[in-house]
Amino acid sequence: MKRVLLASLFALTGGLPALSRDEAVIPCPPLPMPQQVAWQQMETYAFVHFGLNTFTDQEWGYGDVPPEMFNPTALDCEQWVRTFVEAGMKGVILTAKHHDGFCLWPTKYTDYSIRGTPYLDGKGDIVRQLAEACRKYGLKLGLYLSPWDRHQAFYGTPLYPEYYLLQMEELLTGYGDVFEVWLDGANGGNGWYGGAKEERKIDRRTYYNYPRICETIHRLQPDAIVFSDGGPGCRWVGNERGIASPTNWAFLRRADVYPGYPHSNELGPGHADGDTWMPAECDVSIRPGWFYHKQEDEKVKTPEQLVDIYYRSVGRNATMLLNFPVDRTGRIHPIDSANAVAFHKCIQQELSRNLLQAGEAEADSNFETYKVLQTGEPLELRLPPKTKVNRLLLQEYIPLGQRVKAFRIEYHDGKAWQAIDAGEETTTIGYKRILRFPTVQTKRLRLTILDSRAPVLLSEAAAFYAPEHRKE
Ligand code: FUL
Repeated sequence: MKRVLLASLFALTGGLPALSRDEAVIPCPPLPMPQQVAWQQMETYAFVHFGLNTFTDQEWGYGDVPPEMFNPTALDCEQWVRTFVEAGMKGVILTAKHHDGFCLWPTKYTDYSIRGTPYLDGKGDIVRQLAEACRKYGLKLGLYLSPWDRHQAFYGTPLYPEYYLLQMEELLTGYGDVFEVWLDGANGGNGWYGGAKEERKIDRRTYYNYPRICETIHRLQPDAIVFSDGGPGCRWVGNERGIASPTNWAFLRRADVYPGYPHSNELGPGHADGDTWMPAECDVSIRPGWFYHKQEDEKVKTPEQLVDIYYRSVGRNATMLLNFPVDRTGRIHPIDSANAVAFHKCIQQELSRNLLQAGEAEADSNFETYKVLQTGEPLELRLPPKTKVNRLLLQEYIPLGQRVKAFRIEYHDGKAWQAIDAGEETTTIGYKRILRFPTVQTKRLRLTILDSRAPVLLSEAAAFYAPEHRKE
């Protein structure tokens, strides 16, 4: 039984009585919160690593570098934001504080901040400058506040979690809306710690009192997505190469995972039997390092590499968080911005013209409408005669749950149906799955759900032909 349905809470609350009892529209938990759906629809957003490390050529500052070292000569947050907008990104997450403890905003709670730097005679506030640039250009702002702090003498004592919470409150009340808060998993170890220069171990599960931190975040910024290994808004994908697993459930067994979770291999596929909606975010740097190093000017990822990462992240039911190491002038290096913008142009070129015949719910470019598919019942997708095609994009209507466990795609060669081999397992779909495959010429494609948790709600299907001049 296939039907075109209008999906909305309206239907669930009986606004469309004919559909309200339909098995298909019964939610299939775990379900996302609306904020998580909105977040996933952002698809790509930028990361910025900037701080004392930028000026000392380090990745992990020890916490002992004097703030005077921080002195960008031409800092321009609008230049960052314009680059991100041109690169198709919908937001940016800034390292307000990295592991070295140095703060890019004039916090009340430590001197180890922008106030102690020559930059604008200590009167600068980079979080504010970025927030303002974001507002001007319509980008969302996210903040990274490293739990680990290698500067503070009281790191490891009961005082530090209080300090951390106060800083979080400062950041979440002073700068407008924050779409994501990034809680890093790197934690405890050696550091300067006020001159003690020693190794400090903390219990990753309990030390920071994460439940209290998350309560505070949600009280101050109800729409913010909290990133950590285990969320509670979104999860780490388990690697820093920007690559999601082809099988990617947006679920986790919530109680099992915490920041610094040792079984990161579980974070790629997620937990198929998870009880909580926790989609994956793929973080990756456009350069080998997260912070700027001049010697990496020749190692910026090419547009082709970024396109490949996009297909393996956004195209596999995750988001893509692309890091830009801002340089010592305080700007994004021209190679990085040129490559990021070229990447976006490529994606637009490859995925802009849907070749499927329009009109059906699954091909109407409207996420809110979907077609119900039963397992084993093929859905034919029609194209104009002899159409070349090498990409297929599929989306489930995730507000009612992620359902597909396995599927198959085929094309008709004029005589018979032939399998399409996308070179990776065709298991989950989720919010978005994009398959790349060798070009076929056909007027008929077909999708068959082989296994699913419930009837499938196919929100979108689109077929594309990406020019083949580039190596894939
Ligand atoms: C890691 C950190 O240790 C790196 O320095 C970087 O910030 C990366 C995004 O997360 O866990």
